Amino acid sequence: MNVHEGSLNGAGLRVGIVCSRFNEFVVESLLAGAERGLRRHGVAVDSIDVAWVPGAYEIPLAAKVMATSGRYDAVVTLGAVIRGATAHFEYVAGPCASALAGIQVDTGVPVMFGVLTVDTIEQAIERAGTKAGNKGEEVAVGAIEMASLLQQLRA
Ligand code: INI
Repeated sequence: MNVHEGSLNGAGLRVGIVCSRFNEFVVESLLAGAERGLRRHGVAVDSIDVAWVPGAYEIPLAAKVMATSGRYDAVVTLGAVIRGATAHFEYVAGPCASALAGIQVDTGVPVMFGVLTVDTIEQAIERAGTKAGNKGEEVAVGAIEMASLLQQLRA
């Protein structure tokens, strides 16, 4: 049996990160977690590019441009959509999630979903470096695993 599993060694990988500025206080913490996760697993700091967009609704477009550029082994997306803060939560969170899923399947580049979709600001803070960990760091490490797995599957 040949089992393929991504490693968590990010040496040599190039990673694009898309961050949305809406709820920036939360997203800054997700970004700090993502950078830490990448660097602790060997990704060189100058192999990480960060692009900021206004809100989560704009994330898929920037992620698609990064994913199709040929410059990245994986794309990490970070944002925070908070139900309490908007009457149109579903119109922002749903399209963002489904577009990102489509981009990774269409391009073959892993696109990690680090967009918090929560009911309250407290839940967002819990997931951005407090009691529920840091979703940014979690998805960044996942990006390394996926990039590594795909390299193996394509070899
Ligand atoms: N964008 C977010 O990233 N999070 C939110 O909670 C949010 N709310 O509450 O509306 C939000 N809205 C902006 C949206 O993403 C777009 O930037 C805007 O509609 C312009 O296209």
